[in-house]
Amino acid sequence: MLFFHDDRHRLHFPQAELDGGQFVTPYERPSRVEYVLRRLQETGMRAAAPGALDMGPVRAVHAPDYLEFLATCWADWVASGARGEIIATSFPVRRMRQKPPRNIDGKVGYYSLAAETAITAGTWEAAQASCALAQSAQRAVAAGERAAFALCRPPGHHAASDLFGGYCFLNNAAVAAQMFRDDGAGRVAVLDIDFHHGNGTQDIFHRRGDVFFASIHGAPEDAFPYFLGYADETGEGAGEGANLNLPLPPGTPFGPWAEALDAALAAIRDFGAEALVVSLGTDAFKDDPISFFKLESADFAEAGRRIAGAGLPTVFVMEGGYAIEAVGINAVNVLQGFEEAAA
Ligand code: SP5
Ligand code: ZN
Repeated sequence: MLFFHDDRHRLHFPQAELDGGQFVTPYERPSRVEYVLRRLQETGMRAAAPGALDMGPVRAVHAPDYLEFLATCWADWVASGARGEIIATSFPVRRMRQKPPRNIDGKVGYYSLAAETAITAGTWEAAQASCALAQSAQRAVAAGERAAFALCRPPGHHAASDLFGGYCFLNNAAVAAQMFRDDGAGRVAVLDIDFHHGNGTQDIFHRRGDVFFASIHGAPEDAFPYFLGYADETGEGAGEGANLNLPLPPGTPFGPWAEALDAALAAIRDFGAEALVVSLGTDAFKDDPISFFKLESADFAEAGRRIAGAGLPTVFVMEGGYAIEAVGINAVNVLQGFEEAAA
């Protein structure tokens, strides 16, 4: 399978993540990419050079003021006299005004959905380079490849039109889906198999009937992002019926997880999708340090085989996965399973 990567992901490496009341080294760290890259090379996957970022499809899924914030927040933060990394501390919660303030500390809270995600000097450049990989993979598939893999870092599925958090800034999967639409696909599906609910992707497409979103994830009662991802979120307006959430409880092994996957794939087929974007997180793995499903490494290959059964042009976009030594094997197992079954 063709894949795309970019060393500029290293420009995003915060020192700290707020976890359990302590600052820890972020789970979402640069070495994740090195493990996936090594495995891609070991298994003979084909590296291709990514193209430059096209802001058109990015603007189609993100708000202009949010993009302006991402581009300028570091300079504003430093100019304010702040000495550490950007970390959100104040949020416009229930009964408060949804209005971006002038103050940079206030703006950071306004545009974030969680405080675990820090921003540093290189975050914006890394997020743009990451998104360009999803775009390159989409272009390769639009040009005739059956599938392609974007080794995106930072990930994207938690990023909403105007919110960062959950380690995400630009919604790479949503951008790829938008590009399939712009290329003329009438209907597109995003399948999110990351352990966490893809709240950003769901939110971006919630009122649209042209992009189906299906997510298999830790139930919001028990798992981040906590405040979205229930089964009764089915889309609104023109998007009614084009959203499928399959939340699962702590300890879920591959059996019920795979049944959910089959249900998601059946719904995608019924929807009539002409192209598929897979938000490929591997944090459903049994040893993931922040998740609670019980998938084995071999199960990821079976997931890939079942995804291939949809018979769709497919863009795989890297999302989460924090069992660092296994992240390469698990992610590439999905791709290898897909290739076996697609061959
Ligand atoms: C892309 C992606 O997978 N983002 C996940 C972001 C999760 N961030 C907050 C997780 C909080 C879970 N706390 C677990 C405590 C373990 N010490
Ligand atoms: Zn995740």
